[in-house]
Amino acid sequence: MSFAERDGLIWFDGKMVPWREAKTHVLTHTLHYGMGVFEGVRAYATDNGPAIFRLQEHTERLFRSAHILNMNMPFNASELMEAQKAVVRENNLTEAYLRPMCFYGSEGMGLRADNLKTHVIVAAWEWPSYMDPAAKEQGIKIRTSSYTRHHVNITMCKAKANGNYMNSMLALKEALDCGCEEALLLDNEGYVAEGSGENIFLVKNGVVYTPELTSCLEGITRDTIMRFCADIGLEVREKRITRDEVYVADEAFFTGTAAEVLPIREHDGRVIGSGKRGPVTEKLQRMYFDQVCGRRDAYPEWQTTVIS
Ligand code: PPE
Repeated sequence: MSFAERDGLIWFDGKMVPWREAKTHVLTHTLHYGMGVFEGVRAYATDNGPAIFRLQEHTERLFRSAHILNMNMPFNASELMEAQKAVVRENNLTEAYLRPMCFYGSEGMGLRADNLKTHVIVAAWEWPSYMDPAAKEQGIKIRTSSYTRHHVNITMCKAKANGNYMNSMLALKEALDCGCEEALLLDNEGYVAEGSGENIFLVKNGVVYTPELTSCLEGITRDTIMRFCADIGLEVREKRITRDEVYVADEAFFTGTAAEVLPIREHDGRVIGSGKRGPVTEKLQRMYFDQVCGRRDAYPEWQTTVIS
C-alpha cells in the first residue's frame, strides 16, 4: 500500500488534514536540495494506552537539528509534542512510528532563495521492526560500507537532516545487495561510526564500548542503553573503535528507534562471539522492551501517554 494512499490524518502546519490531502508542490525546496530535518519516534502499547517513548528528547533533537541548519521553526516544542500525541490518538493507533519532519516550501527556488518558510508535518503509522522478528534473537549480518560516513564538516552530522540520508541509503543498498542486513559505516579517519540508521555497541570482557559522538548521531536509544548500563553497573567506554575490534568483540549490537536493540551476529564474514545474541545484549534488550512497554518503574518521565 502506497504511503500516499492511506486513510487517516496527518498533522500539517498546525492542522489535522486527511492523509491523502497532505501534499506539497513539486517545486518544494527541500525536495530539490535536501535541507530539512526530521525525527523517528515510537509509541508502544502500555497498560495506560499508547505511550510515546522519550518524546521530549526527540522533540528537543528536532529543534537542535533545525537550529544547526538555521531553519526557522514556526512552532514551539510543546506545540510539536501535542501534535505528536494527537496523531497517535486521532489515528487510533495502539503502537506507532512517528515521523515529524520540517521542510522548506515552494516560496522560493534556487540556493539563494531568501523567502523560504519552514513547514512541519507529523505523521504516524504502524511500523513493526523492519527486521525479521527472528533477527532480535539471532542477530543480523552486516558489512563495512565502501561509503564513508559524512565528514563532520561536510554536512552537519549532529543534525538529523534529510539530506544526510543519501549517505545512509547508498550504504544500506550496497549491504543489502551483498546479502547482508545492514551496513557499518566508518568515519573519514577509518574508525567505526554507525549503521545506516543505528548506533553501534560492542561488548568485550564485560565492558561496553561505543563510538564517541563525533562519529555518530546522538542516538536517544544509545543514551537509553548507556543509562541502563550505568544502572546495572556495566562500564561503558566511549572511544574510537576500529573495524577489527568489531571482528573480535564478544558481542555487538545496534540501537535505534526504528531498529530498537538488534544483535549483530556476523561482520564482514566473521562470526561475532558465539554467533548469536550474547547475554549482555539480551539483558539490555529485555530492559529496553520492558521500559518502552511501560513494564518498569524506572524513568516514568520517558513515557508520554497520548490521552489529551
Ligand atoms: N544513527 C543514525 C544515522 C540514525 O538515523 C539513527 C536513527 C540513529 C543513529 C539512532 O538514533 P535514535 O533513534 O535516536 O536512537 N534513525 C531513525 C531513522 C531510521 C529510518 O529508517 O528512517 C530511526 O531509527 O527512527
